[in-house]
Amino acid sequence: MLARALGKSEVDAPEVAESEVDATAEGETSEPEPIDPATQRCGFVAIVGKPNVGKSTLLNALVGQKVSITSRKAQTTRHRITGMRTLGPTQFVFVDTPGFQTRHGNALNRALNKTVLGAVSDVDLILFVVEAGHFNLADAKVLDLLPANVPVMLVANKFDLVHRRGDLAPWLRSMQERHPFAEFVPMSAKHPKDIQRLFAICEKYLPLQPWMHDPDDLTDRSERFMASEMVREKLFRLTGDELPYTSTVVIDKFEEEGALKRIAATIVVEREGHKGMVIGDKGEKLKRIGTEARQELEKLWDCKVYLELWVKVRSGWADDDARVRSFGYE
Ligand SMILES: Nc1nc2c(ncn2[C@@H]2O[C@H](COP(=O)(O)OP(=O)(O)OP(=O)(O)O)[C@@H](O)[C@H]2O)c(=O)[nH]1
Ligand SMILES: [Mg+2]
Repeated sequence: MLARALGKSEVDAPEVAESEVDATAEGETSEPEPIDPATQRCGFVAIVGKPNVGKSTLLNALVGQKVSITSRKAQTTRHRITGMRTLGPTQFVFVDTPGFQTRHGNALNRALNKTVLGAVSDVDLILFVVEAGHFNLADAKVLDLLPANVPVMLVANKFDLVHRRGDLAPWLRSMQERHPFAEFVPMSAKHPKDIQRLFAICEKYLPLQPWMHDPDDLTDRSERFMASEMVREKLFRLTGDELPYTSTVVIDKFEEEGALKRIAATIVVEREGHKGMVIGDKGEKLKRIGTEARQELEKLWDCKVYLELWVKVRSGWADDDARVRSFGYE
């Protein structure tokens, strides 16, 4: 399990001051007092919404480090990703989910939607993320899936993009009629102050019970998984919209030699023509994907990484249930 490394730089998640929940006296340098298990809170908070509303950006900001990849393209997240944050007596276990797919009913999308459904049952709180001021059929379909017995908070994200803020009040009132939301939070996942406020609002929904994780734990996902995701993020970010979302990354080798990690990965695409887009002119695109992924993994793990990338065509994989499963999708 990937743990929090003190003093190491975060990727692109804003730092959150450990105030509000854990107020320590100014100038205090000694070890924090251990928290009595009888006063501990711990619970699950699922983050759901249609594709591209900023769920993973929000998870990373809440965890304080990048554990889930993000991009401006929809369908970036394809797995249930748990990220933890312990503040004062409270341990928040956040669950990021894929954007709920309403367009194509292929095997990959069915697997993604199954992941979303699995993640919303059995949590203490659901953060239903939408873009502030917007609500369409794709948002409505996600809202319809949510269990009636779990409190749902409306997170109106990307508030920084709302120019006429006065228009938000009637929109929020219209949202009140759509669901008995427990809270309404207009915010921006990119603003650390909003993230702090969100912790304070979420805390009361978590039950009094002992922590389930070490306070330094970051995510339940393995280093191998993080490596494949980082390559997929660079693939998504560095290729144009013409490369369909039906590309994936498989780790072929993950070996540790002292302070060096040797990783070999294959980018799987659907068509021969897509292969050229990933490789680029004289291999320059593939090289850049590899360099950026390697640099970010080296920063995350604080070690040297040797990353080798291959590209392979597997036509129709996203329509093939068995192949989708073999590529690691639930
Ligand atoms: N302006 C602005 N952009 C944001 C904010 N939050 C996220 N974004 C951007 O929105 C895009 C999508 O963010 P993601 O976090 O990948 O969205 P997602 O909901 O996880 O997307 P999927 O995993 O595909 O469902 C990225 O380009 C983010 O930088 C915000 O508060 N303000
Ligand atoms: Mg995501």
